[in-house]
Amino acid sequence: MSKAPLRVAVTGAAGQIGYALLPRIASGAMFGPDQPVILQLIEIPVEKAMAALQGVAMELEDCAFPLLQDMVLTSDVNVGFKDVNWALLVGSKPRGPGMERGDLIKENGPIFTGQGRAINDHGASDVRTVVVGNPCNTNALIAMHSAPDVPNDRFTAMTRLDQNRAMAQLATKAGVASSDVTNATIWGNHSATQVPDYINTKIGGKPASEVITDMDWLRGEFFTTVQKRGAAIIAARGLSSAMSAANGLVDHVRDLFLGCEGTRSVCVPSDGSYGVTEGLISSFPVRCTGDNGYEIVQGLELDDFLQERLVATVAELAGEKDVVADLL
Ligand code: NAX
Repeated sequence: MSKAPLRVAVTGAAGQIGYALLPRIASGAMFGPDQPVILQLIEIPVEKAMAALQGVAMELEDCAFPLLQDMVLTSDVNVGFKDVNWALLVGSKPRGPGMERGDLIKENGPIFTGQGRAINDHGASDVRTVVVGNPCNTNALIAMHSAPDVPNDRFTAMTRLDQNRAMAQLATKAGVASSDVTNATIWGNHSATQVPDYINTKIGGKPASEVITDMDWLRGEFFTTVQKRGAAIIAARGLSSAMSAANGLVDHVRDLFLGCEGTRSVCVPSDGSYGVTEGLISSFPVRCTGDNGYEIVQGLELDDFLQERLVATVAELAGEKDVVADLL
């Protein structure tokens, strides 16, 4: 007997991440090859955006994906999040010229209040939300606070792209396949203060810092390459990461949904582990237990360099929370 379809909402569905993401969901890469889906695609109520969305939907139709049972196209969040099992919040306003990070946070915050409320009121009883739109940790916090009836642990934000970037950098340096890099860990904020861990990330089962013994590289080039990779992509492509961001989101949801071996980097509400202020949404190494379950991995050690940077990235998250205090 075939499975009941999952309803998956995607905001910003006509954007560049949406374009790379939707065929991956519809082809089974996110929820498995036997899981039908209904896509609920949400865009802003602007003619150009809705026309572009229509075009994306026509292309999806033209792919004749066997798992894609239906599509809903809307600019009304109450329709878009109706009965959804997964809400993927990708859409947000980009940072404009001369805009500070704080301005961006203030500008985008209200989007996530409205979406959080609609998820609360209309989502399925098992609804889960992932935020990609930046600043994703703080936007996830806003959505979580706007959805009081949905358990907090159902809100996550994405550092999987950062994790994948770290894996690729380490694999290249060590001359191994990226599959030899396991438990790749990013701590903190999805921003330039994020902390890529070189101790708990393993290469061939050993701490990366035992395989790559050049600590100057690990604390220097490796660190800054991962932290600033988004800016490097923009400089090279003239556009921000889209294919790799969509891929990160597929990986993020698939591992939570189906479970996986080892650990993954996921931004989740902090329970105070590792001194990260309780209630902030911070990236941690988590173990995905299957059926959407996860737990923050306990008992890992950091060196002084990583510890200092963890404190700094958590301070940045706390500062972002202060900026949106009126929305929480
Ligand atoms: P695009 O500008 O191509 O697309 C965004 C789309 O969202 C547009 O079509 C826009 O109309 C729509 N949108 C804006 N506000 C909306 C709202 N309130 N409801 C529904 N739709 C809305 O951006 P794209 O490259 O797709 O990036 C989307 C977001 O991902 C950005 O905020 C970006 O900063 C963020 N990213 C996050 C990453 C992460 O690792 N967490 C990495 C990639 C990316 O930078």
